[in-house]
Amino acid sequence: MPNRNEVLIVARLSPWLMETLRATFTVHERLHETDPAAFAAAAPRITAIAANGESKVGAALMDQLPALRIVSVMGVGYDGIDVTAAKARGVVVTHTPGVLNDDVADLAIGLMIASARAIPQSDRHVRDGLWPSGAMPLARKVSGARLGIVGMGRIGQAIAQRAAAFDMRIAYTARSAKADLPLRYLPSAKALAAESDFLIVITPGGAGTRKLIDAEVLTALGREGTLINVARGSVVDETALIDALQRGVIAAAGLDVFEAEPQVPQALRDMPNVVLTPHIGSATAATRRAMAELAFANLQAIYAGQPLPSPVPECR
Ligand code: 8YV
Repeated sequence: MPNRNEVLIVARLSPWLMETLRATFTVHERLHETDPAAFAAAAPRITAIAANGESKVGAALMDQLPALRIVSVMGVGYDGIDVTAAKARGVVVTHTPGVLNDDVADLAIGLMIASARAIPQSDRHVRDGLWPSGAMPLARKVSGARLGIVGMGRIGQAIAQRAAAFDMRIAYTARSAKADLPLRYLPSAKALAAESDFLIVITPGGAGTRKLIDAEVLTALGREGTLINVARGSVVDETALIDALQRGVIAAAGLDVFEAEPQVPQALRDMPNVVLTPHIGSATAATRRAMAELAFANLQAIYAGQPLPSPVPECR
């Protein structure tokens, strides 16, 4: 058998991608964690890392892989990858933008409506046999309400497009105003929150956005306000959020991502005014397949010496 390219898999990837990687390359599945001696022996031959959006790939790992050429992330977010360290070593980082916009935007709208209309709570009301003894409390109206979007990249725009169909009054904040968008821009998350009934967070994670949604922003969102987070847990100060929900500083939250996921604080799990999902923004069969194909295409391209389909912006 000819020498096959060797790939370190650092995450639990989709079955299709795992099978395709195993069929195409010599793969080392989490070897750096499970068998350091075997990893040290294989390390000089490893030329690629296959990761997902939650993976952490730092300089220390890359230092052990002198032949590393690429980190292929199956996910649009790559805040766990030290891109500066990668670039310094001549390693390119790729991700899977575009193909998951619809799904993440769909989930953001779904969480917004589920939170406002108390859909999970209503479901429990019926299941628990409580209907005969009383109606659910009246909910909050979504159509026509004010929506603030934190982050106006591809997914933010897909959310805005959907919200427009609900006649929502949409504004956003981002690093800078997008001249080509007919939406109102506000210079900070706090200013945006002050003018929003619903605040949807869809900005990249990482140092630049850490705890961007803090106690001040939540206070500005106010007693009738709802926070939706489909970005990264790191973008929201979770302790401040729990406090704000407990004290009625904001009304409700819909959360798909958490600071220490898959661990979710008991305080959030106990709160009746919170809708929780386990980081399922891109988790449909069709989208995960498209992401896997793109992640694989990036690996194939580097070994074929062809242009990479989707390097991260810093590596273009
Ligand atoms: C995934 C994500 O959880 O794309 C991202 O940034 O957070 C997700 O879609 C994941 O990386 C899927 O592999």
